[in-house]
Amino acid sequence: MSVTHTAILQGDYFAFGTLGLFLHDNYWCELAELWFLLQGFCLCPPESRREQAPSASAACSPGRDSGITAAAVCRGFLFTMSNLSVHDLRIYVVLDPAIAKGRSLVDIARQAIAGGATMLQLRDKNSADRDVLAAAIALGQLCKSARIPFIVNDRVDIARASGAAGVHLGQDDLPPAVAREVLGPGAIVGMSTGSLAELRAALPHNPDYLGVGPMFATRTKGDAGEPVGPAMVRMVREAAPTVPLVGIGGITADNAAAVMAAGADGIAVVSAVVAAPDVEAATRRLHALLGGSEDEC
Ligand code: TZP
Ligand code: MG
Repeated sequence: MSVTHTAILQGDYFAFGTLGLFLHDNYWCELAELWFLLQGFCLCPPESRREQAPSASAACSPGRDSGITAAAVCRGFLFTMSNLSVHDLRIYVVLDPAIAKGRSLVDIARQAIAGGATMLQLRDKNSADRDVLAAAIALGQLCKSARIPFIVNDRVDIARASGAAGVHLGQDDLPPAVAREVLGPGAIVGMSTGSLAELRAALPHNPDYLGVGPMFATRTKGDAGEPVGPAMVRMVREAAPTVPLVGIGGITADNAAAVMAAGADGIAVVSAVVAAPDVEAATRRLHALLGGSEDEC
């Protein structure tokens, strides 16, 4: 997770913000954020204390000289919100039942989370709608307890009905504006990009992240097209320096480093995890390759 993708933190909150990034996805993070937010109420420079109206202090913290100012509250709020809007894209596991060899997606998801998956997506192109919805609800609950985002591929309706954190949209799916209208302004809307032309088309929609690929040859997606390689990640990164992006397509433990070196924030994988005999070990290996620590798993 890089500072580039966080909101700008000001003044005395910058140091706390950086610390908060390290704590992100840790159970202590919430506690730390709460503490920092409270600092917004309690800490502010002496000159701003002088400017502050006594009634504001009394109203916000009865019986205590809190030294509160609107600026301090805003900084605390900004810090908290900035962390909430950052998604850890490092190990984005895409769950596709067609690749799962008959195993339960929920079991696979549980093992992937234990191995350090930082985000999950349900990609089901074949099952009956009500089965997709049931899977989405179960996976969404699992992700909620693991405190990682759960995304639904293609299906804005299923994302909405299951309470998913967002949706991933390809070139032929519903327009992102429609997805945001249906899912609400806080939803994560990811988009696929396989060329600079597609990037140009995607950027006006303010995607929350981009899936760039296929990086390498893949048998998972029949119509994926020719591999564009990590060079495309580099081009997208240069053209859109602030948009979070993952490489996708044919990524394994052997080639993940090249994708990251080209500037990706993470890797999206299907078969490397979902078809692995030991899902947890496969995820853990990718996680370690990307610099994750055992503590995070
Ligand atoms: N989008 C581009 S390539 C791809 C998708 C969904 C398939 C990736 O699957 P795998 O098994 O990781 O190559
Ligand atoms: Mg699609």
